[in-house]
This record gives sequence, structure tokens and C-alpha cells, in this order.
Amino acid sequence: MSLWYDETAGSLRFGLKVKRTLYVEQSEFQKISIVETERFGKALLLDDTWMTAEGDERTYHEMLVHPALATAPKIERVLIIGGGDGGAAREVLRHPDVETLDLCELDGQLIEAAKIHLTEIGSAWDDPRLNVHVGDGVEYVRNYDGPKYDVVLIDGCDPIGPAAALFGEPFYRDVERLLADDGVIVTQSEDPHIYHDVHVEIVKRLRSIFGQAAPYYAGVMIYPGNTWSWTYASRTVDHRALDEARVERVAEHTEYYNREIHLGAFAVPNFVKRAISS
Ligand code: SPD
Repeated sequence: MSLWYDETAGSLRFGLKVKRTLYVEQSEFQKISIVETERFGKALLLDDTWMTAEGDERTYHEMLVHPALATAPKIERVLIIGGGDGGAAREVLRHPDVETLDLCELDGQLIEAAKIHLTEIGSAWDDPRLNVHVGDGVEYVRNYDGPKYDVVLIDGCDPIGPAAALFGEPFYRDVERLLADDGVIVTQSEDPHIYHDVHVEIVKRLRSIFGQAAPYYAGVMIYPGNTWSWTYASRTVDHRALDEARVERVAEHTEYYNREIHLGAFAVPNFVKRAISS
């Protein structure tokens, strides 16, 4: 008998055929499921929503991380909010110029489950530059009074439940406060079709705070709708200002990201262009 795990998004349904279930637990914050899928290997769902899968995660994590790390003038201090599967941290730590990576994840149980079952995704947990903080990212940025970060990456879930506050203006204002003047923030910013209004709102909100914000796109197969977006914002840094040496160096290890992808990904379709300029 075949087993399918489906994610529903309004009137859409996206399913993957599953070979076996490896882990299902209700943590303090969410239902955590880790399954082995036929097409993409081991995969993580939170509250029955696909988050990441071994055979499909490179595009998502590379695109979250490298556009910021290839353009920020300094990348010594990096902060990830969320990212409990470890994929974003792995990509950040590919950059030898990163000296400190702080990762603040709400759900410690997610990190523990990922360390056991998703070892291909989270392969950099032992890097000495990585400091893991288990706690609320909203509070972390609100209370932070250490040295400024050069890059902040938001690797959260959809804006429902515990992750909703990671899309709000108060959160972004706190991030702005802890970011260096020439710092860069990138957030995952949802599917421009299914979550159109949320996507547009994120771009406009970041633009109102930082002065400039640029969405960019790639296909991620495990998300219903397939097109995914991230949004790049900075007070002073242009998203096209590539540090060519960094791009070349990291592209030796990436599966998806490279110089041409970086420049092309920022092409914005008209239906978004019109919405964000209104
Ligand atoms: N619709 C799912 C959105 C999930 C975005 N975050 C994924 C986290 C992978 N590290």
C-alpha cells in the first residue's frame, strides 16, 4: 500500500510518496515529522508543511545564503534566525571569511531531531564558528546588544503560527538596529503566487525600513507552487555588487548558485513589479 504525505494550500494539494516515517513528535511549538520520501530522500515537515528534503534543499539554502554573502562588504559576523535543520548554517560556513555565526532557533527539539535524521542537510553543526541559541528569534533581536552583524538571514516557516512574528515590522526594525550600516538582511519571502499578498507586503515593508529591497526567485520543487522567493534588503549595499572572488570560490561547492544565477534571479515578473510599486 502506498503512503502519501500531502500539504494543502487553499485549493491546492502537493504530495510526496513516502517510503517510511522516521520521526513524528509534537514539540512545545509544532508537530515535527521526518519521513523518507521516494523522490527526495529524507524530508522534514513542520505542522504538515514541507520544509526541506535532502534531494531538494540545495537550491533553497544556497539562494537564502549566497546572494547576501557574495555582496555584503564584510561577512565576519552572521546571524541566522530559524534554520533548525542546519542547511543554511552549512552554506554560510562554506565562506572562510565568516568568523562567527550565531543561529537562533525556537525549537530545540527540531535541532535534536535534525541532528539525528537529517545529517546530510545539517553537516556543519560541529564547526567551531557556529553558536547555537535555542530561543525565540523575535526576543533575540529585541534584546541583542552585542557587536553589529554584517549579514542577517531569516530562515523561518510560513507566516502562520510561531513564525508569523518574523514577518512583522517590529521584528524588521530590531534587525535593522543590530545590523551594521553596510549590512545585508535576506529573508525567505514565500511563493509569489500562493502567498502573493504576503510576498508583496514583505518587500514593501523591508523597503520602507531599509530604503531598498529586492525580491529574487528560484524553483523549489517541494513547495506547492514551485516558485520560491527571498528578499534582499540593505541601507547601502546593492544586490548586484558582487565580490567576484567570493562568488567564484563558493560556486566550486554549490549545486545551484553561481554568478549568472545571482544576476538573473533578481528579475521581477510584472505582476509583482506592479504590486510592489503601488
Ligand atoms: N512553505 C514552506 C516554507 C519553508 C521555508 N523555510 C524552510 C526552512 C528550510 N531550512
